[in-house]
Amino acid sequence: MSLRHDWDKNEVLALFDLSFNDLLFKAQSAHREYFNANEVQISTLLSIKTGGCAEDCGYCPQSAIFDTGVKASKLMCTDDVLAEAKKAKDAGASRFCMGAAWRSPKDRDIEKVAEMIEGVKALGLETCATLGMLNKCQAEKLADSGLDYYNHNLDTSAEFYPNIITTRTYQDRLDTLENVREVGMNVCCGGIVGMGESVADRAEMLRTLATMPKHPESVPINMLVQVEGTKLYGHEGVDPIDFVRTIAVARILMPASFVRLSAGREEMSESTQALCFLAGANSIFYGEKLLTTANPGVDRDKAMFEKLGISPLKLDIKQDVAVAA
Ligand code: SAM
Ligand code: DTB
Ligand code: SF4
Repeated sequence: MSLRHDWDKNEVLALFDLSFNDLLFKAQSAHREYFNANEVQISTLLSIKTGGCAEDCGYCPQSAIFDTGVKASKLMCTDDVLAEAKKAKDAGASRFCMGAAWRSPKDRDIEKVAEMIEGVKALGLETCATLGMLNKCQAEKLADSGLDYYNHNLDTSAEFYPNIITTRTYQDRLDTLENVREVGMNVCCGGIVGMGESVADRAEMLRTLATMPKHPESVPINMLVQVEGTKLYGHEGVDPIDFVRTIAVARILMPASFVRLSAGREEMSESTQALCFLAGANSIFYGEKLLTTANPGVDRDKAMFEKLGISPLKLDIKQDVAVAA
């Protein structure tokens, strides 16, 4: 199956409408064309600058607008970040992702983060950062310091987006993604399921990603983690089967990309996670914390991998992500 960039709305909706077994068969078949179906890439997240963010993202415990109990802190120092990266590597992660609660970084922040990136790379880990909006010059500096991936999510469809965030536009997000692409970095871009969006919104978000000139190499699909105090707290959760369908459609539309079963695993049964892997998810966040919320601990994930016969993707035998054209 060759990579397509011309998916139309009805085709994507038709995938969501398939019988579950047909959808999963199609997704698993697509997955096996590009990947070893029993290998999962593992990334560890660290919040290098927590809370106090000026944006109003309705899902986020780090927005200063919501009273969520998350304490704002300053940017961590490089030595502390490197100590966490070393721990992540020893626990088996192949990629270390640094997240900051910024609308966009200041130029002096970029210099500090660049130093962290150099240090993490020197430990033999892949690097990823998620720091908010970037201009081209900032993206260039991060790329020069050795940043392998930049995470910046669309979160949802362009139409549903204003219900969730008003302090920056959908176009701002697309611009940042373009800046990251232009300097040659790998793109990590996905969204959140369970914010009250329709199936058509999920389809449209995935269609937007899959019709980019180059598919994002990494596509995180988050299940909303409901945090008390945020605007979206108390929403009716998404049905696990509908979540699995979203993973499967992402896999079919972007067969050569890593699809990450991202936030929300702490609230998910092992069976739902197994269905996500069957639907083509092949990446997870590993470690007991995401940015501010809980994630299953390493021991639980190791036991799950063992039960499912899954092994962590090793960097040296990794498939070349450059196949995602
Ligand atoms: N401040 C930067 C930004 O917004 O781009 C980087 C960090 S931000 C926390 C990264 C992503 O985490 C968001 O775009 C969103 O998709 C995801 N996220 C944040 N809070 C979440 C939650 N409660 N549940 C699921 N995903 C969440
Ligand atoms: C992504 O798509 N999900 C991660 C990562 N990219 C940065 C973040 C999830 C955050 C969940 C809420 C929290 O722990 O604060
Ligand atoms: Fe700030 Fe990012 Fe949270 Fe939005 S998602 S409030 S930009 S930390």
